[in-house]
Amino acid sequence: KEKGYKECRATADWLLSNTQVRPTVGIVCGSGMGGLADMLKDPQVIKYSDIPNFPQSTVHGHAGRLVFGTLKGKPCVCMQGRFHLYEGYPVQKTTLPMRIFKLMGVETMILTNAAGGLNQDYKVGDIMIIKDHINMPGFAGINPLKGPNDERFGARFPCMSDAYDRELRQLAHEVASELGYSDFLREGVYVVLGGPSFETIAECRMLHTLGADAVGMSTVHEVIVARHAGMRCFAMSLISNRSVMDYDSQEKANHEEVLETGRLRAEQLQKLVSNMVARLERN
Ligand code: 6GU
Repeated sequence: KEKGYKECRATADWLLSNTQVRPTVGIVCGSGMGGLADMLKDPQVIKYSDIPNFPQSTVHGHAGRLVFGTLKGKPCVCMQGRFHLYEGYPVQKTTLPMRIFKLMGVETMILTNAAGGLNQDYKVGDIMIIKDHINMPGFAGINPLKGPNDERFGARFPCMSDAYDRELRQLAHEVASELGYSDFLREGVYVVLGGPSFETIAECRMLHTLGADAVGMSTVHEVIVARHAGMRCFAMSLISNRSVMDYDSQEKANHEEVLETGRLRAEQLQKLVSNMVARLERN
């Protein structure tokens, strides 16, 4: 039942036979950020439920479809809706699309997510470029690369110290500055948890002490698999709420504010991503 190289190859070929687009850029839309896919010109939409070997998406705010098209002339594929550990998938299943994208010819991944701001300088609506991650499920043995390694995808022990491409982060800073977004642009460390429950106060304090600036439930596993396969990665978090750090606070994290913040920043996120894609050199 587990999907290996053969299934990924078959799915990639099936997709390539169902679209004229030959994507070199892959985009993953975070919760409330599905509008990123609406930027693609001449979109060709394929529902996850129609794609052989593809998992199905279950979360409200995630559409569950691939959108192919061009963005500023560059051929792209966009995931509208991603797969999370908390939906009950084994972690290998949540990252399967990365391998399929690789086999379709994608070289650069751009991933977005909604996250809680652990760094108390961060405000709701800030955009954090991810410069590094802490894979908490990894500490508990949950890693998408666990098990036999297929060398056709990548190496047994892939390096992760360069997971978030330095040039792409630099490009994001340049583009954001040109757009006048510097006031709400940050760069920091993202920590992933399994979810679906949000963090306790003690957990937020611990995560912040460990060096994390934002906390969420996605992206890291996808980046590990994408890096394993040799794709370069850029990721950013939209800060949808400030993590509660003290026992007097009455604030509570909830999914509605995640979607609401997505709406608030949709336009800026779209401009940031599209202007970055416009200036990608390879591709
Ligand atoms: Cl506060 N925590 C987690 N784990 N994920 C989130 C979030 C918080 N806000 C958006 N996504």
